[in-house]
Amino acid sequence: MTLTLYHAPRTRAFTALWLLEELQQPYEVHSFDLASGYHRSAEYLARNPMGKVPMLMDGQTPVSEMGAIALYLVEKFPDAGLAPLPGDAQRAEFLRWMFFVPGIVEPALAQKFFNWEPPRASVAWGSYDLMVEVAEQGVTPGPWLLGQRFSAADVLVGSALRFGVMFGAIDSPAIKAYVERVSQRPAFLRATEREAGLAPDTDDSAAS
Ligand SMILES: N[C@@H](CCC(=O)N[C@@H](CS)C(=O)NCC(=O)O)C(=O)O
Repeated sequence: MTLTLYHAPRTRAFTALWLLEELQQPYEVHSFDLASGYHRSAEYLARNPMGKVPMLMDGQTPVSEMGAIALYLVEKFPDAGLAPLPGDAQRAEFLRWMFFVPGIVEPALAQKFFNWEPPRASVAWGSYDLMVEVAEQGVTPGPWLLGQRFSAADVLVGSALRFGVMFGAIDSPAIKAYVERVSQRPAFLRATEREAGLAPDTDDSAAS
């Protein structure tokens, strides 16, 4: 079954590209510019009703939402060693970090970017400050969230925190040092190179 990543440059789709490079499995990329509006086409929405990138096609099966894509892939390729599997003592900690990004980092960063102060006890992610505090604990002493063991959680959390640092929303030295560490992963560098070389497809019928 061919894995095809639906990707747009300079977006969260980079996280999927990086994860695919960490897995070292063959995959294809269908890259398009968001300005083309392809992600709002009926064909795309039938596969991902949110109309967002990334989206992965595993043969004819669409997988969307970065957290779901990551769990899907690490369980499909367990030999890559990117996830503690059920029964492993680090499984619970791994899952906590996998859900930390969509559940806590993403909304907390949006809160910061859009200068919104909802009541900490009422919103699911607590607050931006709480997110940073817990992320700092997670990346210290490191090198990875699971100590010496690098996992897909580092791809998710590393990408999200890097995004926060890049856009000036995170200033924590511990988090910046962690972002620096993940950015030196050979797979991260390969994904950066691959993204730089991707020409957006102009013929979207090639997507089917
Ligand atoms: N919840 C999604 C978020 C993905 C997302 O925000 N993608 C943005 C690009 S960074 C997007 O597709 N935006 C295009 C749009 O909404 O028009 C996930 O985790 O995969």
